[in-house]
Amino acid sequence: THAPDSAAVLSTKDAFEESFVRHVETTLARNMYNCDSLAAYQAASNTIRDGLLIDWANTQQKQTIQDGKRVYYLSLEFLMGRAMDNALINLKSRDNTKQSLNELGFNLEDVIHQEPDAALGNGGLGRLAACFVDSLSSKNYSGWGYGLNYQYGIFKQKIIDGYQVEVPDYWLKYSNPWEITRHEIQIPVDFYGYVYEDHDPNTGIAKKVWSGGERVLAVAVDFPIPGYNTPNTNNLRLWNAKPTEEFDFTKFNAGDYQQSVGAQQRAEAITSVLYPNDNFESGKELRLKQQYFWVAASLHDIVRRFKKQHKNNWTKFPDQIAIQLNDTHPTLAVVELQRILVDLEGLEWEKAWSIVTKVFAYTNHTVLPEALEKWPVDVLGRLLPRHLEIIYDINFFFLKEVEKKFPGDRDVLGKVSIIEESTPKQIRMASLAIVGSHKVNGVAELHSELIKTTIFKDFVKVFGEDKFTNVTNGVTPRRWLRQANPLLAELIAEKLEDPEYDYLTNLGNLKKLEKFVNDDEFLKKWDSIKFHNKKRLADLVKEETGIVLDPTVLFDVQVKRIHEYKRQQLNIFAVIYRYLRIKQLLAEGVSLEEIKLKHYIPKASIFGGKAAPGYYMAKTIIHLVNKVGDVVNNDPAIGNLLKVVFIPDYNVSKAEIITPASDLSNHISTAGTEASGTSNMKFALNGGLVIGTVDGANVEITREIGEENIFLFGNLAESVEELRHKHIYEGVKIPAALGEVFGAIESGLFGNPDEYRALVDGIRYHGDYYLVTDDFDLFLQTHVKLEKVFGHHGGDANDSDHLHSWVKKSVLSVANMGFFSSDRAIDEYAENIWDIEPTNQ
Ligand code: 26M
Repeated sequence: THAPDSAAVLSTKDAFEESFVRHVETTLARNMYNCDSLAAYQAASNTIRDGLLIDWANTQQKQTIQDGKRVYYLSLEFLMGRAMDNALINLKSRDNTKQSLNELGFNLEDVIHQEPDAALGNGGLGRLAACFVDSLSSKNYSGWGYGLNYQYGIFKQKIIDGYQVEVPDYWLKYSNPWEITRHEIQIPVDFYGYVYEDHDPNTGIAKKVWSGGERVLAVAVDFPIPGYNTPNTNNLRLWNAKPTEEFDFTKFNAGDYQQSVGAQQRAEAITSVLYPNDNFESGKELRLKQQYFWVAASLHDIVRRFKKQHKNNWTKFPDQIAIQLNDTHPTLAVVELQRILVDLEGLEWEKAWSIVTKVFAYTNHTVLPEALEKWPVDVLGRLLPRHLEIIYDINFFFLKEVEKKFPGDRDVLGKVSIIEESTPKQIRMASLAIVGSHKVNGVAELHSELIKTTIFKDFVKVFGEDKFTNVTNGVTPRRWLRQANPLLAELIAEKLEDPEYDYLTNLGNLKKLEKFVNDDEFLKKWDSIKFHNKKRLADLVKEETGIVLDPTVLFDVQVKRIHEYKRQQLNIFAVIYRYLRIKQLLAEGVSLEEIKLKHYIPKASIFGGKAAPGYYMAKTIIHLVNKVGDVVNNDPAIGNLLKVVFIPDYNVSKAEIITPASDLSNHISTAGTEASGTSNMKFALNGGLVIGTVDGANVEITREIGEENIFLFGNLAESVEELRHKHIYEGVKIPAALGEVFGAIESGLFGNPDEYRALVDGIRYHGDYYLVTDDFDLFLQTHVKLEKVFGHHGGDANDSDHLHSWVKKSVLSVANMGFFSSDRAIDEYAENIWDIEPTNQ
């Protein structure tokens, strides 16, 4: 017999409508006459959820029977965005749902917009994890995600008087139809307490016991992850912290009932809020508590599942299980597994350690020193006394091996030691992750090379080159092409003669677009889709900011977390320069029309992104962008020649509107600082051209699409150190154009110049660490060049110059972006790191 699948509820209108009405009446306890868009969203998503759960159950059963190796992806962040449209696309039920909803009197787009984003991540790292679970399912792997179910996701950003204001994101206001709480899966997690030595009554062997302290329960909450065009549906398991029923009786008996209950309630604080830092380490104890809570619950869950199948056949453990550490955040998992095997399961240290290092692999996402995690020894020792002992033992045995290899080399020992002998002493989490893993990877070629020669160079000496590898990031084309850009996805399907959109899991097929690159009708269609997407973005901008954009101008976009190394300041300074030049030309009596023809093409500079709440410099940049916008946009002399927009609260759903609408996007980090970038891939996949530095994945994008189809500029990574030195020893030279910009800022053109003092002085007097002065003129020159290529498009679809220059590059980019599918990245992890193969469907 054939097991039923999601199609049973989702593939016919009758089935969908019947289920929808039933959910309105039972799940929601409402009726069809009192059903608004929100209720429709809830009823529709419950219907889709029913379908997902059938696939989910079948998948878990199939995977258990096949009993193959499974990968667990441990990430403190999963930046999933909305689930509904994605589920409909992956289950190929979008058309049926749209029609069914129509018949019931609803519009699918309106219904989709009712869903709040699942924003359980900061930026690149969290969104990568979301793309990876999509690919794990779509490529039929057995792979689970493990993370935390924060009650508050990344804050919502409001812009008030040009300043960022953070508002809590209480995303679970209404019940969340995509999550299934497994009330029966409760795992106790302990903190604090003390360690004592005990003796095994039978063997007399000494062993360590960790006892006492505080106990919290981890309750599992599951999110089914559907694959594209396959019933394979993996699981994303996020933990909720709950109080135990146990009760502090000493306090209770002392009459302090309130305090006793209060202490219990604080358990929930552990999964209350996502830390809003991106590429910055905060060092708060609650953060360490989150990490251990999550790691302990996940490992006990994994071990429990293993023992159910394989008892205590521990040598099989690494054949059954691979665990990927997404950055150093889950590194305590290494220590926890060693503790489970040695203290709880009674394995010998050596045997346990050889299992541990076969299981784990670690991905590094940054070279920035301020982002590298370190925990003070006393903080960790108080919270996790037994783990601290184990870390010292791991370090002791490791350093003994190093000593053997480099006899008498104190220098190397100090550099690779897991303990930093500073005051206070600190535990280097990256060192622990490297020592505890069999593979370490960076996220783009340049980055993977850089970590081998900088932050991890001493470990390369100890372990050899082979332990260090590269897996270039990727993005899922289901969400970032089909979902975000349905018209382009449709045109591509038509041109590839692929009515089932199979290219979405075989992205290399895009290459076939190349043969249409001289077909004018095709180019016009391509361009008109971009124009449509730009109008869609203009509507969003109007709604969010009141600013009216002319969709015929060049849309020049930079959206990503605000960080000095990403250099939004370089971009806004160049915008200010452009404004000053236009004003000057006007003052000299040159007309707007003439300026457009001879100097500048009309453009809109579009910014978006959040600053970490404590990051003053990033907030200053946001303020400057907004104030420049106020001045430029309200200057009647400028017309449509220049607009400056800051879109508030950049998030996944807004990215789905913004990404397909860019003509040009900025990926202009100081060379050597951006590990990969993933939005660069999304923009290029949607036919936007890229202006970028020779950094991160820009390098490989250039190799794939050809250097004539990208606008690269700036100093190279290998020059950065020397330039920084020069700034310090010879002083920073401000190029004339940038000097004019600073002059304008200091004249008060954008409000009180003191507001921007730190930003300007950081460049002028404090060494210009991010090399704005070195790259400024190159950035301006590259703009002159690219604007010639864009031409005076003016929205005229018959502008053949524009078509044969810019639009052609756009097509050639997309045609060669196949490599950047997260499916390819996941295949590389599977083959080179996890040693797993797809399951049979
Ligand atoms: C640290 C401490 C406390 C709270 C949060 C953090 C933290 C959170 C996120 C630290 C780092 C975090 O992310 C780093 C990150 O997002 N790196 C980016 O990873 C992407 C995926 O690999 C790359 O594309 C980006 O280049 C890289 O910056």
